[in-house]
Order: sequence, then C-alpha cells, then structure tokens
Amino acid sequence: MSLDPGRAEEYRRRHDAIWPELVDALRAAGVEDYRIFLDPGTNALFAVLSHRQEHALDALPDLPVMRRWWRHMRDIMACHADGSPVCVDLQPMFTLT
Ligand code: RM4
Repeated sequence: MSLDPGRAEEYRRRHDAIWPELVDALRAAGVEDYRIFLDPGTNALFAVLSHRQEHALDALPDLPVMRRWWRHMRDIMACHADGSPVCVDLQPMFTLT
C-alpha cells in the first residue's frame, strides 16, 4: 500500500485506535497475525499477514466495517475509486524456513 507523504504519525495513531469491530472481523476471517511496516524513504506500506488455513479473507472487502475503515483511511493513503487501498503484491525473492 502507499501512504501519503507526512502522514506516518496519523496512520499510526488511527491504527493504535483500530475499531474493535474491525479487529473482530479480521479475527473471524481467520487472521492470526497482521503487521504493517512503513518504508519512510518511499512511503510504501508493507503488510505481512498470516491466517488460519481455512479462512474468509476474500469476503473482507464486502464487509460494511471494512468499507467504513477504508473511507476512514482514504484521506491519507492511495486508494481506488471504490475506497479500497491501492495494493501491489510483493514478489517473493528469498525464503529460508
Ligand atoms: C490498512 C488498510 C488495510 C486494513 C488495515 C487494518 O490501513 O486499510 O486495508 O486491512 O489498515
């Protein structure tokens, strides 16, 4: 994802106050661990998410709470016309497990 320049503190502040109902929706969809990192040089946000094997992540964009959160965030992030954040899939380059 891509953060607007100069909005790092606001982005952190909003996520520190993430809505409990959104956390519930993410957990119910199978999210086990969700971290977002900022590259301050480029304002790129890197999200790393792990989830249960059986999950409902594909249904998250249709949830009203997700739509409301996207509207809440759209003034500080690059977003599509429908409010969803512009996301680019990262290309795996190396793995050691
Ligand atoms: C991000 C973005 C993502 C959402 C997380 C919780 O800023 O809106 O879509 O999953 O917040």
